[in-house]
Amino acid sequence: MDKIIALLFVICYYPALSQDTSFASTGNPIIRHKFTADPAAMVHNGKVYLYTGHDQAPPRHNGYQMHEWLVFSSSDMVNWTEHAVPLRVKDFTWAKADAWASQVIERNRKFYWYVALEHGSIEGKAIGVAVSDSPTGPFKDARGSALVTNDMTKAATIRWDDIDPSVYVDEKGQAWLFWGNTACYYAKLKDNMTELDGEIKTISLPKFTEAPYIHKRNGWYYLTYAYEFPEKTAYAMSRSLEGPWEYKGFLNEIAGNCNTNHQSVIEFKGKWYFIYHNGALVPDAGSFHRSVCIDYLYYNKDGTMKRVAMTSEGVPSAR
Ligand code: FUB
Repeated sequence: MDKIIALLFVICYYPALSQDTSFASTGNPIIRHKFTADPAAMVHNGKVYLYTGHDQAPPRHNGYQMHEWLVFSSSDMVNWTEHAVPLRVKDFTWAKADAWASQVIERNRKFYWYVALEHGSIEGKAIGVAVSDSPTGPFKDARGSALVTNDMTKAATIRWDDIDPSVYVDEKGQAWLFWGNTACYYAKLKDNMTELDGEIKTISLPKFTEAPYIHKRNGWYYLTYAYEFPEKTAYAMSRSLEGPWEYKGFLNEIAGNCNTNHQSVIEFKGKWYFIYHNGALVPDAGSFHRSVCIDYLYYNKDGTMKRVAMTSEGVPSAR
């Protein structure tokens, strides 16, 4: 009997542990065999790499249970490959829980993955960074310690203000880290991408909740973020990452059946994409069983962004 149970265990878990598996999305949500959250996408060598959290809570459980991050890749935004699990909370020996929102960026042929987790010995959430030679991993802790801890930031008094890292390398090669909950923090990163360089500053944004994300188009920087709670997505624009940022209003409405919205923005094969999550995969999925969706993003002539139209159909194959 023990042998049969062991065999079943191997059959059920083998693909997730060590094999790439492929699927075609049939609309939104794009991933339907597991709950995925907090998307952050990166374009590299003609492919989109989609990094997500993994909502692993039992059905109807209220609260996040997230132990690992996932990576998917695609050449057309419809046909996806899921790669072996590239990073887990347990890969950070100093952390104890909560594989929360994250973002990956390439620098000098290495891939750096900035993640939010619960610190094991310093009260509150923290930001860690993992590194790999490949966009699909395996990734390993790049420091052996947190990059940002709750005792380093004072603009918000809550214990979860050091979450949701977003990273951007500007045209001068300067890397910047943005993060926060209720306070939006930012700081320069050293060239090694694993240390802060100088003071931590804050950006004042109307009803900032969390999920700052930076992208650039035609000389404008866009800082999209989760507004209020339940979250809409709002944004500000600036000619410089150091501001001043001008608030421009809403980009996306509250995502269906879900308190959070967590967005990522990329350009791929000449089109712009808004990637987010909702709670629409199964009835009553809700805020702790989320799923990633993709829709188009459009701009006005003055560079402002049009409100996103969330669809069930999602996006067709990118050519
Ligand atoms: O997934 C956990 C938290 O929920 C993220 O860090 C936030 O952005 C929100 O999506």
